[in-house]
Amino acid sequence: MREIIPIFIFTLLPFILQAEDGHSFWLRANNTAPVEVICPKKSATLRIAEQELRQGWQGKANEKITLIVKNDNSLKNDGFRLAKNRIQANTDRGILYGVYEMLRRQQTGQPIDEEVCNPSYQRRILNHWDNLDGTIERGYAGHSIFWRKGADAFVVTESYKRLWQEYARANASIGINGTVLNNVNASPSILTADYLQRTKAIADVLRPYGITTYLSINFASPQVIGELKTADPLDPDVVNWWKEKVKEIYSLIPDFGGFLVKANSEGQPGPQDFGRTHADGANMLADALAPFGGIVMWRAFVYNPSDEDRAKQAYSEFMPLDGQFRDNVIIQVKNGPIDFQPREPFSPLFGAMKKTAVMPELQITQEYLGQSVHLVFLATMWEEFLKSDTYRFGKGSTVARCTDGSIFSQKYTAIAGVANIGSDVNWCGHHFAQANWYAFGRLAWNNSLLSEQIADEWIKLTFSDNSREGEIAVENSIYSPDWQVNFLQPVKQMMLNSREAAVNYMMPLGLHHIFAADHHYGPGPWWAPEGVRKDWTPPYYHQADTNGIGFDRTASGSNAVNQYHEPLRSLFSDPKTCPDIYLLWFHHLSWNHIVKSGRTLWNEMCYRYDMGVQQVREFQQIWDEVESYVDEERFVHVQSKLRDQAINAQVWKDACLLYFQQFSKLPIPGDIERPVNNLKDILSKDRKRKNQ
Ligand code: BDP
Repeated sequence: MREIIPIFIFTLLPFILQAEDGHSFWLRANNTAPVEVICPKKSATLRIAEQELRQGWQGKANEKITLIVKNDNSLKNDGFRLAKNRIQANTDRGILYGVYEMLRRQQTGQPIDEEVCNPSYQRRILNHWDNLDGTIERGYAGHSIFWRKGADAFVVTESYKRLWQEYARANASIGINGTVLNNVNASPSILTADYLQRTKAIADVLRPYGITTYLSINFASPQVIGELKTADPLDPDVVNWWKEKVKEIYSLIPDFGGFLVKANSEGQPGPQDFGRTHADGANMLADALAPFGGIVMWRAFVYNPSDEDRAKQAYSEFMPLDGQFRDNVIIQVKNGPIDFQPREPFSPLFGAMKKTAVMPELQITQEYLGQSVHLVFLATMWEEFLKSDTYRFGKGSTVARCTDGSIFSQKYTAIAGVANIGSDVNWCGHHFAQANWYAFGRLAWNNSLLSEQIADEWIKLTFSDNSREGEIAVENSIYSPDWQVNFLQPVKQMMLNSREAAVNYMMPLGLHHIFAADHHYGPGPWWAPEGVRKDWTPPYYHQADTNGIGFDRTASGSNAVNQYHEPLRSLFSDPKTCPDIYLLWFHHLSWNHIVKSGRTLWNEMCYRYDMGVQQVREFQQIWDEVESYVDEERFVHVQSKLRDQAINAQVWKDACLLYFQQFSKLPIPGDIERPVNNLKDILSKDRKRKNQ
């Protein structure tokens, strides 16, 4: 029963919103009530579960809650059974997740009925692209929270331990149960004694929160740090070196998770350097890890400067190896066939490998989506991806079902997200970027959750309802109608539209990879210096000329479309049936081609770019209108980021339209706002930046 709080309690309270720096993310302390927790089993993880319940209880005062670890066949892995006064699970981790779920429901005003909650994936893993010198590849929120250089590199201070603990708690609260501590472009040094000691120190802090530690490895390690003459995976000395190394790791970290490997990709060493296959390399490591229960996550992000369309290469490379991998190898595949672009169709490898375990890799850090400046909520993108139908096993063979064990029985199921976490006080650089960390965890737990629900939860947990300030705990938290209508709804709408807005002002209609070189932040459709690999230059991807624009991936072009199963192959092949969102991904079309809206392609492009800019202007307006509902610190921070986003969206629009106009030679339609930047100036700024 909900306790009734007299209305005057709210109204007499001073109207103060505490300044917030975002460090407590969605786990902000709230008004809580006393609760009695009964937990017969004892462990470090269960102690945390008990403590979290006591600290965060928002149900009826003095309620009695029982936490029971007991075998139940309807529960899978870390799943739990939730009931009003009881949480039951097969594992201690399961209890911890049940506690966080109960608290989340209390705080967001959702009912707690008897329910079984099982995770979609067994392993829900963050990938940190953290370098051992403390920098982060594609990190936009400060330095690594794990590594640093200098004399103190290996000193484990209390403040580090606190940070790792806060990090572990945040992850556990959203069901993440694993983390890879270092960059996929891995330094061999990670496997030397000092770094392994530090890895152990981190693993010890993460363990009670149910987080398993993994490392990225460099395939040439036996040569670089082991002083062997080769790293050939079939060489007995190499095999032995890895066996010994794995043994050493497990002597320090008995529950170590395994290795993540980027091999023969973008200059990284790999088995092909020795005339061996990806399967030879992965299996050698898998055999070393198997006795300890470890796994290998072998990345399919592999492409070479060959004549073959880059979008086809991962499939061409891995399909012939299907069935050759050990059962503790999982092939980690990026969501799209190219590279974390604002929009890509799903990689055709999903569902295609029938005898090999496959896991999706998503990018939480917004390398190609405005980094920590643009407000872009990625749940909608991931939902679109997970729900994509591969048709491999008839209608409904979605990417989600092809990877979570529903269609294939894989020994291990997993999903990875490239983390956006750094040493910034608010962890992610942009307050709203935390929503992407949150969304990844929630989708990894339940891959059929809707973005709308995730955004709803996150907003309720992250921002306060003024009228509830000082309110004593109630069973189901109440958000005032005023707050819901004037804050929750508009902010949620802004989040849900934000990814499409970014696609519009950056790369509408299936355009992709037209970023400025290196930093991948602003536009650079013109960038193609002599001597640079063609597949690293934007003109390779947009193919604009006086006839038209787009990459022909149909049978008359690269035929990448053939890697998709029917009916997708036919659907994508015909510009009349190809969804507009993928039009220029699969087709090179004339500037006057008529698209579904009835406009010409050129006019549609102008319209989309302009719409993207207008959408960001709307976000600014929405944010300004909710000012009285947000503490000043976060309000000002987000407001200033939105201003930068609006400036940058305008640059994207102007740069792309003015650049492509040189080919289309067509006017920008009269009802569209004129560019405000000159292409010449944008180009000269771009050149200056490169010469810096
Ligand atoms: C690209 C990034 C690069 C990464 C690479 C990868 O630009 O920094 O090393 O992906 O995933 O998107 O290996």
